[in-house]
Amino acid sequence: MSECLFCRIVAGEIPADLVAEGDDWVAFRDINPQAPTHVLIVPRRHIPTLDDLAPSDAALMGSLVAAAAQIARDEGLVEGGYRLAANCGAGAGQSVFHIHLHLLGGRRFSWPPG
Ligand code: DGP
Repeated sequence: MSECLFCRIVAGEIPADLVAEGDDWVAFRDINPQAPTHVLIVPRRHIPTLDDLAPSDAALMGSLVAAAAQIARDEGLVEGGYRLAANCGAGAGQSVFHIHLHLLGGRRFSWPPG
């Protein structure tokens, strides 16, 4: 059994509020939402950080971004705007070491982020 939390969610071993899924990715609601809509899009394959990506992962990461954009449309976030974020490393706030995109929407966002 994997010790990675998101691998276990992908495998269905830990419950999550599933939003959508594709061949290579799964999207579910964040357990600690930072906005009215906060969805995580994760690859099914375990990749710890963005720094571990290989050139051959370009299509996979493209599919994650395309999935996020479609979920944003489905969740009605486009008119108000939304944010797509990914933290790389503990210093940037990464706490789960399995690549994920944060899709945040439903409120106003400031820049620069904290
Ligand atoms: P990051 O800090 O960028 O690595 O984001 C990890 C996110 O994962 C954080 O926003 C909280 C979320 N999270 C942590 N544990 C769980 C869990 O068990 N279920 C769900 N749905 N989300 C989780």
